[in-house]
Amino acid sequence: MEPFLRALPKVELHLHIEGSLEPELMFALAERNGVALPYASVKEAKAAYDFDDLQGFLDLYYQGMSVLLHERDFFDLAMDYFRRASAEGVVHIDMHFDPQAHLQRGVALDIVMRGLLAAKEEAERSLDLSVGMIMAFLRDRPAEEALEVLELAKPYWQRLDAIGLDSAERDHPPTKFVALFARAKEIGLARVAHAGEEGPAAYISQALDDLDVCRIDHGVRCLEDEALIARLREQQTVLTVCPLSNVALKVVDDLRQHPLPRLLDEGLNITISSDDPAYFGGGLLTNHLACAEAFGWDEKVFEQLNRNALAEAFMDDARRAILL
Ligand code: ES4
Ligand code: ZN
Repeated sequence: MEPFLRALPKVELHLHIEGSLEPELMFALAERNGVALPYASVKEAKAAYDFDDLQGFLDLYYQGMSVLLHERDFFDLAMDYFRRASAEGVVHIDMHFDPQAHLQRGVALDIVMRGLLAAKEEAERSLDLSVGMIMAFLRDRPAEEALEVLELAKPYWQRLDAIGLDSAERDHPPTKFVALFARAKEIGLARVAHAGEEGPAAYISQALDDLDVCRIDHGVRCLEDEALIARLREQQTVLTVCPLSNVALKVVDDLRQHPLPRLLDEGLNITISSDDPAYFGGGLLTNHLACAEAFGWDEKVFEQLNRNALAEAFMDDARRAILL
């Protein structure tokens, strides 16, 4: 199975580029930029990646990105992941990034955008890896701030594929961001949102009804609502499910208990992704291998999951046709 999964052209729809920051690069950038880290070594950092829940992870995720200060840091961050992903057979990545997390630290939007866009261009040129850009907004920050940042990003609207909604889900319902998503729609941007990871199934319905999203990131808790399952099946809304993330953040006890097989049995449009590969135990290939072992899926299942992802990826149709 390993040779097959490695060779399979894979498409990743749910990846936070800041969550691809490996401790090795974190230490290198800390040294380059004179930033102090709360860990004495790479080993100590890895040992700290033992989470009780989403918030426990987010605390370290926001801490880790403190080493990202200059345009070159964002370029190196993204290229480091793109090279690894390409080497394991990934052909397209829709990349979330979190401008507010950088603005809050005094890092200008231009620095983030220039670094990430340069990496996208380099990956498309030298790795034959296409990259979609999802500007994500932090749901645990004020809705007004999100709107301001979207307007600040006006020079880059043309280069964005979508907006997303991430960070701490509980008590931050999609309805909080109705105005933001309406504005993104007006601008002509696609919309995606994390929902039903730690939050209830009702947040998935809200994201569909009130934010008009084309995809749900995670969405595993849809299984708590029969009517919602039927709706997701009828609409064939893509769910970007992240198996190793759900284990690491204790959304499920272990991978064998993961609802992925049930989601597939329900006839839903499922894809798999790595979410934050540096923190959750591996990239897209590792997620594929773990699913093969836990669920005993055959080649056909993995081909289908990647066809599902390819059909919905933020990619031009000429390239989609080539990859089909
Ligand atoms: C995230 Cl796993 C997850 N959930 C919500 N927001 C996030 N940001 C980065 N990773
Ligand atoms: Zn995510």
